[in-house]
Amino acid sequence: MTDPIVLIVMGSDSDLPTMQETAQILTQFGVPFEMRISSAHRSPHRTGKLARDAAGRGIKLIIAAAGMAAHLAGVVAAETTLPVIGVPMGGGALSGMDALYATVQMPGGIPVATMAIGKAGAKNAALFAVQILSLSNPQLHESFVAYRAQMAAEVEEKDAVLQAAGRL
Ligand code: RP5
Repeated sequence: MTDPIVLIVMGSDSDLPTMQETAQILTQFGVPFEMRISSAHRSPHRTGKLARDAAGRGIKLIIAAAGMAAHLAGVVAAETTLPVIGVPMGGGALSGMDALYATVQMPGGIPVATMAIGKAGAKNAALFAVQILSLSNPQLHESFVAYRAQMAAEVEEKDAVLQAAGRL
């Protein structure tokens, strides 16, 4: 089995259905990853260790997903020099706005690249990871360019269907 180069950490197993989006895209691009559950608040010491040990075992970047007062990505970023991508989870009383602000509003000095709330953010976290890894991996870059071209082709196809239906 190939060693993981991306670590996905989430605050709870309740985040897993959303973070499957990330896993699916990384799998599609053939990027080896590891998924862990660790909480900034409920298991702070374990979370710190996970972040501190990551670089030493070959992880290149970390994707951290949490909801509510989502301090996970920030805490992880504070404990590593690896780039950290944050994904705020939706749901809860504030529909993910709490998690968005908690993840994105980092103090100067400790950045977290924050994605959109929920599934779109989970998907984009994987794509952003692929873009970063592509900088030193020409084959991965080629796959990413092909992915973009496929997306554009799909939009054209949808428009062609719309035109054929005579709706415009
Ligand atoms: C956060 O609190 C987790 O990331 C999750 O999004 C949220 C709720 O967790 P559970 O109560 O569902 O375990 O720490």
